[in-house]
Amino acid sequence: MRKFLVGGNWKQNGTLKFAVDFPEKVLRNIAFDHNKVEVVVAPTALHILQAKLMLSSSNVQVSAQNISQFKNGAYTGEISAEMLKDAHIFGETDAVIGDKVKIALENNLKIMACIGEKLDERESGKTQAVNERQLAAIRERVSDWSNVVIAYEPVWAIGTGKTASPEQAQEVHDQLRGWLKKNVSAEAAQKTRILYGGSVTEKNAGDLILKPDIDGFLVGGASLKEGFADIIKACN
Ligand code: G2H
Repeated sequence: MRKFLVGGNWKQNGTLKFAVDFPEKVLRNIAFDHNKVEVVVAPTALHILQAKLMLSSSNVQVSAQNISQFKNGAYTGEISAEMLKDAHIFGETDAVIGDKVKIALENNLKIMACIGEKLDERESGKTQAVNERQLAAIRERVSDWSNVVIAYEPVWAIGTGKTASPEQAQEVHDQLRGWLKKNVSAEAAQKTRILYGGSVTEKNAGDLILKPDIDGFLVGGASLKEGFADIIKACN
């Protein structure tokens, strides 16, 4: 009953030309059943409008990568590469993520909230506790779960080429769904899509998607290449 979802996060990659060419040559030509799979790509803020224009008559949707946690105000938009890296990967507290979720939903945006444990947390047996803590910070700010997608992205698998095995990912996804059932509602647990993210490629997507609680992917590096089409097809 949950529709698969594949997100392509371009992160800090691409040019205006790429935002024209990749939609034209790859994304618009991917044959998939949009009743079965939802596909969303997230270009940088500079490239988002161009990509949206290119994809306006296709079934591929366009998303932003991030939003400020604050309402309009004197927050100058100059962010260095270090600051972004620091904030995006490691620096955001659970509360900041929760505030971003809240402000996005108040503005009728749909969100993909990323959670995941670091390597030392996994190795010291804290995986479940860390992910549940992060999910709890989101739950505090969410009353309607219909616009929320959770992406489980173990930090140790992000851009490293190390993917969680299908069994490792399923174990966490199952725990997260169980947590939603206990702490939100049976309906939210059943309907909320939980994506896997972290070095997903066309080579491992087919095995991961077979797991019952993996509802799609958030793809980084591989979403910039032609193989992205095969990741979508693995869900189709
Ligand atoms: C994790 C992921 C997608 P990659 O951040 O967001 O990136 O697929 O490059 O590991």
